[in-house]
Amino acid sequence: MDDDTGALPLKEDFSAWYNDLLWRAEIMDVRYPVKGLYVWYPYGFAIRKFVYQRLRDLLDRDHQETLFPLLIPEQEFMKEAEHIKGFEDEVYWVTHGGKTPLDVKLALRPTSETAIYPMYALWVRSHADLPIKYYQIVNTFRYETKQTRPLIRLREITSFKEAHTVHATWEEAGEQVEEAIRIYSEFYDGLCIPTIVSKRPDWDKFPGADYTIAVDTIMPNGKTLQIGTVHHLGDHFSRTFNITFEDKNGERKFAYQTCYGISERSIAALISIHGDDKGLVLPPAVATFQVVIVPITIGTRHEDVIAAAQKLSSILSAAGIRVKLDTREMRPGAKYYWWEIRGVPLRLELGPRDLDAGKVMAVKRTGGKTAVDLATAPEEITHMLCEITENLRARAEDHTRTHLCPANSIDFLKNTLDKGNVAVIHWCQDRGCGESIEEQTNGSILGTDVRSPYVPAVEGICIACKKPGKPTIVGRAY
Ligand code: A5A
Repeated sequence: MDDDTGALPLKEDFSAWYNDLLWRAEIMDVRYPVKGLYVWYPYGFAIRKFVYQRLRDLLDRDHQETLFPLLIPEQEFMKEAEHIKGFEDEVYWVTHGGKTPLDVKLALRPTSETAIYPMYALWVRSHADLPIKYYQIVNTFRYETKQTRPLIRLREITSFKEAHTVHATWEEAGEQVEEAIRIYSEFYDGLCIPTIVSKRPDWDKFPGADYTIAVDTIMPNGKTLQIGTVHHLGDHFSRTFNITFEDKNGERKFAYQTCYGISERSIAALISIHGDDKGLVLPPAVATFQVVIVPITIGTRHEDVIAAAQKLSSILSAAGIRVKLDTREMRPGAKYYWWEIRGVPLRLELGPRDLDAGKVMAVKRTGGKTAVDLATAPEEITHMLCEITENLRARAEDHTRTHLCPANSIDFLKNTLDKGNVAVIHWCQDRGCGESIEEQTNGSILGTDVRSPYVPAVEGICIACKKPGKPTIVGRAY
């Protein structure tokens, strides 16, 4: 992987393509000497900044950002029985301060319920304090035993956005779950990433939740990636951590809670879904540079061209476009290649002949070349950036639509999954049938109560037992 002379593998060889692209496009360096921990290059980190700013903007409408400690005392961590069962094999423990064994072992947060809720118990007093809607964006640690992969399955999740809300009733918490799904849908729509929202089967819900709604997307190889989850926690944690409030009649009541999370898997999906054989393709909304200007200064007109390129760059910046003027001493072709791999949505080529004609050549990363009038460049380029966004959205939706296939028998389901598709089946929701379906097809039941324009909400018969069943998504999951 140190050899940057070869070519990027084709995207159809997805895993090789993904790993190679991460360093070629300078997103992550995987050479850090601890398994499951990776390093952000500045270029990748800038993409992260734009993606997470969008998430912040959506949440800041009615949530508040906060920050809790990384270390959780053992006794707090061990309080909620289901939660411990779910996480105990994945927790890293801090046991020493220097050479001195600690009196109380400290967990590195795998998620922050047990850090946050003891404080909520102190903060929530009366119904007037509710609802509480706080979030934080932090690193969390999970000793994952499945194969680790950059941005997808990490042992240090560097970009864990977790929201934790408190409500007066179970129903209000239920409404917050719906609101969180709307926020996540809007977030992913802004990244042109199609999503399938469904309710996870009971055995796959978050440890300590009443139910879990998950957001999945279909990756280029047909595997599904869970890119967000929303959990209704009922009053399980409030009873454990004693989060109570006085209602309007002066009665003490346990509160109801939700939590929901997104990680840098959102960026893994962004890269994987939009990228192509030439490299990254970034939606303009989150592109580090939306436009790159490459001056073509062969011959005597060097100064003229550079001056015109600088002027164009300032005009575009003033119009709010993130623009990079590339004046490095390199062949134009090498620069094209450089910025293509890094996914810049629009390239402007400006040479002496273009200048004389009062034009600049605009080349879309998604395909297509147009000569643009220098006089009206900001408007035309803004319009082209919108077209690129729409191209990406249409392409990604098409991929999802063509990879979601109905399957009405176990054999057909297995065949559908083997071909790299995701299936819509009917399932009676009995655990035995679910396990039998999973075992026979090597797939995972992702969920029921599916919300996707591509999945009709019609009842059918369970493909395992032939009793009435609900539409259910089955995939091979990351
Ligand atoms: N407290 C709640 C929000 C929680 O922890 N939920 S969760 O366990 O489902 O994680 C939230 C999201 O983080 C998941 O939907 C998944 O997209 C992402 N995630 C979980 N484990 C991850 C890992 N090891 N590496 C990268 N992302 C991960």
